[in-house]
Amino acid sequence: MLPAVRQIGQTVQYNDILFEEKDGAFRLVFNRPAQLNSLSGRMQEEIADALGRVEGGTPRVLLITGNGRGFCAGQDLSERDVAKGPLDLGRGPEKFYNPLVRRLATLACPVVCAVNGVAAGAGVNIALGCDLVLAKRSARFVQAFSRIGLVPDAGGTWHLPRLVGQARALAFTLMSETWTAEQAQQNGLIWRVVADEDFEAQVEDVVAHLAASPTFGLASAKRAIRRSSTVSLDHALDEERDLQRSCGLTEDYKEGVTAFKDKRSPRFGGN
Ligand code: T3D
Repeated sequence: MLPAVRQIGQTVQYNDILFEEKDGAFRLVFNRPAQLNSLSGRMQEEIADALGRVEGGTPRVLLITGNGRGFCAGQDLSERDVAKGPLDLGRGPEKFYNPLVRRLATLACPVVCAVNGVAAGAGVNIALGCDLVLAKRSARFVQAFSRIGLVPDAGGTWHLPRLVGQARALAFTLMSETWTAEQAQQNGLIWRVVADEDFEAQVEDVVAHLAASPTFGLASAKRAIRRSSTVSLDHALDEERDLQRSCGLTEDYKEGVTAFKDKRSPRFGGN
């Protein structure tokens, strides 16, 4: 049962997440800092609800980050009472993790993940499901699943080898190696590492840049690139043609070319 949600202007009040929108820039902040933002059942319901609000709006960018010293420590293990008998662990992926990863991958705007601290288990893999991942230099990444006898979920087995290659993906997973933010970036797991003291400012710069960008063009590029590893070159070329045709019909394309010719900065409306 989803907790009552109070709408305050552009902010929605939840219990385990913070959520707000300003001028098309949506922010979803995991907010159980004492538990390193591990994902309780209530938090999962709130994230799913908040994503529905993003999808139902006119998003230009979505930022996902965490409050406190952790980004997200994966599933809230305190909710797993293993003494009571076998649990159905297919339920979490079925009800929450899989829909979440699919929704992030198909959201019609860029999804930025700001990894502010330790990311473990599904917390890592949710980050990998986002489009641009920045991490604080002090952040670290650990799959952690093998420490409790589980398989990476939340898209981990799909994203990991594509990002870092099979050899590193297997070592990271089977050995439960902990990677620093630097290692994660060097291995191709994430985009950018930022000094702790500059982190918030750089994240804001990226969000502001994307919120002022031609959203349909970015969403089209995201769609084509995300699908590329599962389609043939022929298919990709056809899709580029179709997407380009659609992009060419947008106001933002007209504005981009006009601004170029006028030698001024474009003012993209996101349509
Ligand atoms: O169940 C299903 O539905 C299947 C789906 C699974 C998806 C998954 O994500 S499975 C993987 C679950 N996550 C983990 O196994 C990670 C567990 N956590 C850790 O290994 C460590 O906490 C970290 C490496 C993330 C951080 O270590 P450290 O030393 O910096 O912090 P800490 O002291 O271990 O944790 C701080 C607090 O957060 C602590 O609480 P306390 O003792 O101060 O009251 C700790 O219990 C709590 N915490 C950390 N991770 C979780 C958690 N509480 C509940 N669930 C957690 N996952």
